[in-house]
Amino acid sequence: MRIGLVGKPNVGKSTYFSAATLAKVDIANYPFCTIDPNVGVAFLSAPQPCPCKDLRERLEADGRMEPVSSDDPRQGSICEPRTGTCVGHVRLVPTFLVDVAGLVPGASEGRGRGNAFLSDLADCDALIQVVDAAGMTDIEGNPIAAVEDVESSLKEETSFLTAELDSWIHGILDDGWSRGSRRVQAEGEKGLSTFLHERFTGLGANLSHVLQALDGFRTQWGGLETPWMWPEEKVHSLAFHLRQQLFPIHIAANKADSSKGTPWDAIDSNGIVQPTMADMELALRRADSGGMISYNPGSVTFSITDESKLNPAQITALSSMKEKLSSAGGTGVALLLSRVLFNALNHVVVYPVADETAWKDGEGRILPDAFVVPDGIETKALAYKVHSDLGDGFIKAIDGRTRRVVGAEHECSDNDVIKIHAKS
Ligand SMILES: Nc1nc2c(ncn2[C@@H]2O[C@H](COP(=O)(O)OP(=O)(O)O)[C@@H](O)[C@H]2O)c(=O)[nH]1
Ligand SMILES: [Mg+2]
Repeated sequence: MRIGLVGKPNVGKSTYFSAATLAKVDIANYPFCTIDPNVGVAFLSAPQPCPCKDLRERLEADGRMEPVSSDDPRQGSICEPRTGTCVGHVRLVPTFLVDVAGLVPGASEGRGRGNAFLSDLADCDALIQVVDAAGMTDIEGNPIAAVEDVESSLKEETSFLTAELDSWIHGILDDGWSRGSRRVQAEGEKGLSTFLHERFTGLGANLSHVLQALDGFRTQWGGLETPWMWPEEKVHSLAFHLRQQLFPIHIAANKADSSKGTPWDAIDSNGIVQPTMADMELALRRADSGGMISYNPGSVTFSITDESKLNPAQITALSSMKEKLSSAGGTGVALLLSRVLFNALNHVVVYPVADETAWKDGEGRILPDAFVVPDGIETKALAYKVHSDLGDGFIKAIDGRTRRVVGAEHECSDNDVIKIHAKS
C-alpha cells in the first residue's frame, strides 16, 4: 500500500513524512527503505493483537511455556517478525508513504510539475492532503486572523486540489470520448462502463469504482444515453464522480497545536478529517530514539527515561508537550495513517505460515510475516501475494485457528493465520 502526502508548500508535509517514517533503529530493517528520498516506510500497529498472543496462551496452557516475566523486554511477544517488530503483542506492519511536493494551481494545465505531479498521485492507493489548520497565511500568502477566515481558507485549499484532479480526469475523458461514445451506441450502458474501466485502470480503477461513480452520476443526471450529445458540464460531472471513487481525499488538519478552535470541522471532504501535530510527533520520536523518553507512536503520553540527565529547559519543554499531547488525545499522525489503511482502504493483517499448528515458517520462525491485504481476500490471491509459485501450485489452505481445510475461494479476515498447500 502506498499513501501519498499532498498539500501546498509549508503546511508540514515533509515534517509529517519524517515523523511517520522515523522508526526505532531496531525496526528500520525494511528492504526497500531507500528507493527514493521522498518514499519511506511507516510502521503502523496492526488493528488486533498479534496472533503470538493466542499462541503463547496455548503454549502456557499446555505447560510448554512459562508465564511472561515482568522484565521481558518484549512483554510477552514470541513471534519473530522478518520486518517490523512486535512488543506486548502490538505488531507493527509496513506501509509506504510518499511526500508528493509540487501542488500548484493549474497543474492539470501543465503548470509546475503538471502531469508529473498528477501521475505521482495516481500511483498512490490513498491521498492525505495536509492543510495548515493554524492558518497563518492564506493560499496567496496573506496573514489570516479570524477563525472564520481560517475556515474559508481551508475550504478553498481542499476544493482547489479536488478541482485540479477533476480537470485532469476530465482531460483524460475528453481524449477518448468519441471512441467511448461509439461503444455506447453499439453496446449501450455496458459499453460505457467497459470504456471507463479500460480508460482508468492505469489510475487504479476497478469495475466497482466505475459502477459506483456511474450510480452517483445517474442520481444527478438520470440516464446515460447519448453521451455524444452531452454538454461539457455533464462530462465534467462524470469526471467529478470518477474522482470521488478513485481519489478519496483524507485530510490532516496539521498544526492543530496552534490552531484557534477547530476550523477543520468546516472542511467538506469525502474522506477522513483528522487534526494532527506533525512537528510534535517528530520531536517525540527523535527524543525516543535518542533515549530521552519512551514514546509509542499513537500514544497519548510518554515517560521521561531519566530526569536527572535533563536540564530544566528540557524538562519544561517536555512537560508542556505532555500536556498538549494528552489534551489532544495524541498527535494524530499514526492514527490518521491507520484509519486510512484499515478503515478507509479496508485492509486487514493476515499471517501466512508453513506449519498450521506451531504457526512457524519452513525455517522454524514463529509468525514471521504479516501481510497487509484487502479484507476478504481469497486464499488463492493471498497465496500469490506470498509467492507466485504458491499461487500457481495452489491446492488448498488450512485455517490455523480452526485447523479446517478451506478452498481457493475462502475469504480471509483480519488476524487470520493461514497455511497454504501448493504443488512444489
Ligand atoms: N506549529 C506547528 N508547526 C508545524 C507542524 N508541522 C510542521 N510545522 C512547521 O511548518 C513548517 C513547514 O513544514 P514542512 O514540513 O517543511 O512543510 P512542507 O513544505 O509542506 O513540506 C516548518 O517550520 C515546521 O516545523 C505542527 O504540527 N505544528
Ligand atoms: Mg516539503
